[in-house]
Amino acid sequence: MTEAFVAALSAIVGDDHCLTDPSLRASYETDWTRRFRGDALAVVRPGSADEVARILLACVDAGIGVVPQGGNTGLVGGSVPRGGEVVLSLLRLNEIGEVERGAGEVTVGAGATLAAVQGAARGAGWEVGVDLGARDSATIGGMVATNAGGVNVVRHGSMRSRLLGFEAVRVDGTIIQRLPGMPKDNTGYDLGGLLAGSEGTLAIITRVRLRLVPRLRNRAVCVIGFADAASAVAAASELRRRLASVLALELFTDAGLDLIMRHASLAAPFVVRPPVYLLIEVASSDVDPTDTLFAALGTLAVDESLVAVATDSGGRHRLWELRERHTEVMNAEGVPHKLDVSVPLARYAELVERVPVAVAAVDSDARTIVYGHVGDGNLHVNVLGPASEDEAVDDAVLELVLELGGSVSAEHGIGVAKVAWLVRDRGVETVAAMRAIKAAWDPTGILNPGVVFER
Ligand code: FAD
Ligand code: 2HG
Ligand code: ZN
Repeated sequence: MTEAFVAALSAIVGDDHCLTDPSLRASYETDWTRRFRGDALAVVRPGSADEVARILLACVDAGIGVVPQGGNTGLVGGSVPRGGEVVLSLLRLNEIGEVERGAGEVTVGAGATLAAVQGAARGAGWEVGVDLGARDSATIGGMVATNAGGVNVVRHGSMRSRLLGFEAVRVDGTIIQRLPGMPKDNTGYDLGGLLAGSEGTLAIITRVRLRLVPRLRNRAVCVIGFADAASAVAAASELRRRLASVLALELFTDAGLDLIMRHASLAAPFVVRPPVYLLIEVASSDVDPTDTLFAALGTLAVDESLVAVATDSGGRHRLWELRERHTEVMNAEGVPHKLDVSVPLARYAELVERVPVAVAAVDSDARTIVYGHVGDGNLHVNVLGPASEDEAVDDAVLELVLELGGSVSAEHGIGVAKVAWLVRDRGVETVAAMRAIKAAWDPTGILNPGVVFER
């Protein structure tokens, strides 16, 4: 039966795009952090929505699970097999349509990388409006499927806010489409909005229409040091209130900076090493935002020796590296436990202070490093030390987050990493409503089994 099933998949996509050899499958079977992996029955790489439809029909018929995969940069284990599924790689659907200059819109294949779409948008005087460190590999389809956030949510919102239209394939082989999209479109249910954040459990996204944002050519980046998280959060809040030009508001700590300096060979921004750092980027399409940034900084009680500003592109990039390279250096240190959480801003500083204590209470040898998008109340808690399968520290962190009235997943999704926490966070009734949607869209449960919901 397996041989006949694989032969049927090969007949749909061609032998070159149906991978069964373990060495060819390997890179599709392990996630970016190396914490999650599983063997795939096969990896298939369709070249069209029509091929996706035929693959789904074959999998439903055989009762085989399907794991959709874009750039495989997801951090919650949702993009790799648990064991025995077909990995459906969307990377070949990478066409980028012409950017409509007047409307500031573009339709792209699900497999187009963020960096490629950013390049096309910029060439036409626009920006995607969503940016994240995995831009060279993360795909637009994967970003919609996870409702990716990133560093510009404070200004432009997350991926769902940029979504104007979509094409998706359902498990019954039908292709549903709303392209081209329109900014105002209240004709029935917002199915694109539903697919955003569905993590491959409802349908396969094959094309996306994006609403672009104006290109912001005038920029400045500033890193400020603080004595504690509470003062950094208060400053972030004040800067956001005063400056319409805020594009990013990020936080990191000296423990993370230490790893950056060691693994990425970068220099600290100041001679003195304060415990907490705030990075702010301001940007404008028409005026230089630097003067208003300085004026706003003047109203804060910040120590001038703990302020670094860059307006040229090289200097801005160097300051950004101090924040953006955290994910990479965590991986260089080990296999991290990643807890991507958010709390109401009023509890953010408390979370930063209490989370290492909560981790130490269950594992005194574990190292806790935090960083995140403070402008969105989103903190990335990375814990190094405990074995991958030991979830005691994960539980301790998520318990604290719920106590503080937060969310167990801010921007990365539930994946397989947090399935046990969905009901705790959202409640039985809400999860039942979600399961009703899942049952209607995927009655036999072949789409990403074990992701979002406990089996
Ligand atoms: P994958 O990892 O391949 O898949 C992610 C999920 O989407 C899986 O559940 C998969 O089954 C599903 N999926 C993928 N494609 C489709 C499709 N076409 N149709 C249906 N389902 C699909 N995330 C943020 O939100 N903000 C950040 O700032 C951020 N920074 C990152 C920095 C680094 C260095 C890394 C490694 C990751 C970062 N991430 C961030 C996480 C990751 O990049 C995002 O989750 C991204 O959206 C995943 O895109 P992908 O194409 O790699 O998807
Ligand atoms: C980031 O903001 C990403 O850098 C990755 O969302 C977070 O490494 C992480 O935990
Ligand atoms: Zn993030």
